[in-house]
Amino acid sequence: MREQLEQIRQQALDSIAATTSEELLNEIRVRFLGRKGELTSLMKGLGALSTEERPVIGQLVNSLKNELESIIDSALSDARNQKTAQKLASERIDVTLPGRRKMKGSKHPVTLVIEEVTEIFSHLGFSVAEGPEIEHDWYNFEALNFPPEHPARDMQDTFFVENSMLLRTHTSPVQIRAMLKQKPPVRIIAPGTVYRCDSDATHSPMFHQIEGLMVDSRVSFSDLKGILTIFTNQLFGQDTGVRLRPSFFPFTEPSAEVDIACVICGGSGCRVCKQSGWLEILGAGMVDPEVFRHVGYDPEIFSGFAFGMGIERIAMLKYGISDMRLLFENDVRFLRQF
Ligand code: 2NL
Repeated sequence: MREQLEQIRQQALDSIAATTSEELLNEIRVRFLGRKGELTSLMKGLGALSTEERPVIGQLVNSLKNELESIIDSALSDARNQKTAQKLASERIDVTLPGRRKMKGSKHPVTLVIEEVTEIFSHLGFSVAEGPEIEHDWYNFEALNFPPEHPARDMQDTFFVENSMLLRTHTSPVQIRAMLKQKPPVRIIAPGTVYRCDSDATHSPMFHQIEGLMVDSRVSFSDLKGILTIFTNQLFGQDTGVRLRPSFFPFTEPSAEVDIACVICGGSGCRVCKQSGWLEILGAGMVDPEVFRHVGYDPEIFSGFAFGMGIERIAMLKYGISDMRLLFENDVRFLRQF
C-alpha cells in the first residue's frame, strides 16, 4: 500500500511538472483527486487493512491528498499568471511613439474664387441661384435666343443626353428658370459646373462658371459698367484698369468683352497678356428683348444686364497658376498651397 501511494505520488508530480496548461492541470486533479480518482479508490481499499495499519495509511493518503491539492493549485495559479503575462506582452504598445498627425484640408482654388465672387456680389445686393446640371434644350439654348443652327448647339460642342436633354453648357438656364419663377426686380448670380464637348491642354470638358443677372425698370449699360468696375477692383485690387470692347452674344444686345489691365505686367506687355497689356476676364451685355419675351417679361417695361465668367481662368490669373490641368488633377501637394 505504501509503495502504491509512493507510485501515485510520483506519477502525479511527474504529470504536473510536465504541463503548464490550465486544462491539463484540471484533468490531472480529476484523475488523482476526483470522486472516481486514484486516491479515492485507494481509500476504498482501507477496509481490508489491519486495525493498526488502517489509521497510519489513512493518514498518509490524506496528507498526499493535501500535498497534491496544494501543488496543483499553485501550478494552476502559475499557469494563469503566465497566460496573463503572454497576453500583456502581445498587446504591448509603445505609448512614447509619436502620434499620426491629422492632415488639415484646404479649399480648392475654384471654390475659393466662387466664394470670393459670391461675397463681392452679395454686398451689391445679389443672391445665389442654383439649378440642374442636366437641362432641357429650351432653357439652355432656345430661351437664350440661340438660332436653331447655332454652332454651340452642335454635337461637337454639347453633351446631349436624350430627348432634347443635355449637360448645361453655361449657367444661363439657372437665370432663365429664376426669371420664369419671379417678377423683377431680379438680382442674382449663378455659380456652377458646366460642360462642353472639348478637351485639350487649355479646355476641360467640365469647368465652372459664374453668371450674373440684374433686371429692373431702367437698368442701363452704365449700371453694368459700374457694377463690373466695382467687382474687378474688389477681386483684383483697387485701381485695376478695366475696359470694355464690343462683342456679340445671342442673348445680349449690345454685348461687350471685359478686360482688366494685366495682373502680371500691369499693362506694359508680357507673355501672359500676349504683349497686349490686357486680360479678358468676362463677357457681358444688356439682356436681349427676345430673352425677356421667352420668360414673359415685357421688354418695354424692363431692362437688364447679364454677365458671365469662367472660374478656372480667374483662379489661374488670381493665384498665378500657369497650367489649367493642375486645377483638375487634385494633387494635394498643389491644392495645399491655397
Ligand atoms: C462669357 C459670356 C455671358 C450672359 C453670359 C446671360 C444670361 C441670361 C440672359 C442674358 Cl439669362 N445673358 N448671360 C450674358 C453675357 C455674357 O457670358 O464669356 N462667359 C464665360
